Amino acid sequence: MKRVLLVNPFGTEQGGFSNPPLGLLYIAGTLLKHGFDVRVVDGCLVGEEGVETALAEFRPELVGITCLTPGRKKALRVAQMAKELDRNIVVVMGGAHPTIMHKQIMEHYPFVDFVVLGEGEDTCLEIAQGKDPALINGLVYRDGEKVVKNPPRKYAENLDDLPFPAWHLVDLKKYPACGEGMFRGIDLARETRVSVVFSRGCPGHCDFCSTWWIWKGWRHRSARNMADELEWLWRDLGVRHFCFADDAMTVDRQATLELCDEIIARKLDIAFFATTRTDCVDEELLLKMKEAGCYNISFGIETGSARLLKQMGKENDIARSEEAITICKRIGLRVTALLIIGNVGETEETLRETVAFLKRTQPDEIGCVGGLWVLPGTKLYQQCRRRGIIDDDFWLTDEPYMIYTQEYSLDELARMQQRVTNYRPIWKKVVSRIRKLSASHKNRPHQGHN
Ligand code: B12
Repeated sequence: MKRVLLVNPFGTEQGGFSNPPLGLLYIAGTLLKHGFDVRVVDGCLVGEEGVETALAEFRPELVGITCLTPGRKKALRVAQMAKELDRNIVVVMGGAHPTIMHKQIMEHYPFVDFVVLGEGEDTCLEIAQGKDPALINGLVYRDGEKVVKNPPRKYAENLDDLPFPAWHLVDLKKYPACGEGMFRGIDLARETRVSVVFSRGCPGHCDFCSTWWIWKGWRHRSARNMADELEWLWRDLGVRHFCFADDAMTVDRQATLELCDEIIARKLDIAFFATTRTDCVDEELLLKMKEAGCYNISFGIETGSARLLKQMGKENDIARSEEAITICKRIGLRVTALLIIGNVGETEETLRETVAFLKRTQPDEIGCVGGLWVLPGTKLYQQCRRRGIIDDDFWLTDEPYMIYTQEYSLDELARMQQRVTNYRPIWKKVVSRIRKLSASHKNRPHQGHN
């Protein structure tokens, strides 16, 4: 039986998040089903030394590494460590960064044997089974000095056919909790939040995002299949706190309603966080989600400027976003507004529009990653490349990512961000803090924790 070690590298250069590595657990599920001896090691939990120990002790024949752009250097370090330990180990990389920058990785890092493009379950399985690389779709490999990119793989037609992520391979209790307050007796600040996905991809084509490139369209699982996974996690592994890590969970309204009905009918007393688009919700759906355990919904609002929204290719309109947030507030569902501050063409006027939008709608929380990130695989990246702002060699450096700062300095960007995150008058912040505290002490069932 072939030994496979799947590695989540040790966080990003910024320090790193630590959520169970969902993509790797999916790959593990498929490999286990086909009889491989699989381990998953999460560098976010055990650090570089822990990964080194896992390599040395388990002595894998194949090492699979997941990689996003900001953490690519750490991922490459794992690849190098594996080859230095034993040059016969087959080193495979997958995830957003190698899917897009496969050529550069294969040309510059000889210790990587294969890059898997996009959805990885079947491609990784075929590599592990020792199939001739020339016959594996969705694979990039070396033929002598030449880098060969095979035709793309057709993604799973039915996501229900995929084995569940191999949750039992990680110790979920070791992951830090993420949340605040109580919801249905669940202490969100203490219970590990486990990410699951109901769908893959996104119907949108926003210029700052690479999801459309990686996942090509949007597919969802059946409600029953999703609920089976939740029930397994809830019943056997004691998980009660979930995050739907989908880009846009509610694209199929009917399927989302069915999922909520399954959760309610099975009496799963869970709390979940969801992310979606404001044009994919309505009051009936949001009420049903709340009844099923949704305590927070996160919307990609991006900006309060209609001009900027149009420019970034986001089909939402401001009125729709305003309506969606208003409904959430009315029914007591906590809202996070995800924003991008420092867009291409951001001006004093557009910033004012964003602040005005926030003042009107009063989301409970704002999520900004700090400026507009120029990541490969996005239309924004192509545009910046054409303008000479960035080229592919940037990804050979140690810089984790590039922030777009053509029209303002980093200091100005920080000030803009400050203005937006401080949109609430101070007294409102104090009131909201008090409400949060009282909600967490009273432990009221079926209510958001805000
Ligand atoms: C949920 C999510 C998060 C969650 C993670 C939760 C979790 N449990 O993992 C949080 C909020 C923590 C997060 C953080 C960040 N994220 Co994020 N995130 C996502 C999101 C929406 C879904 C990821 C997911 O779980 N997908 C489901 C699983 C099944 O897919 P997957 O992990 O991609 O794995 C599949 C394939 O990629 C492949 N694969 C992956 N790894 C491997 C390894 C091997 C060996 C093989 C063979 C195959 C393979 O096979 C898997 C199964 O098919 C994606 C968008 C998207 N739809 O991909 C963005 C996305 C991955 N994130 C992105 C970014 C930029 C970030 C951050 C850098 C943002 C920030 N400001 O800090 C951080 C970085 C975190 C880190 N550790 O490096 C970008 C990455 C772009 C890039 N070029 O790298 C994406 C694509 C969104 C975008 N804007 O374009 N993220």
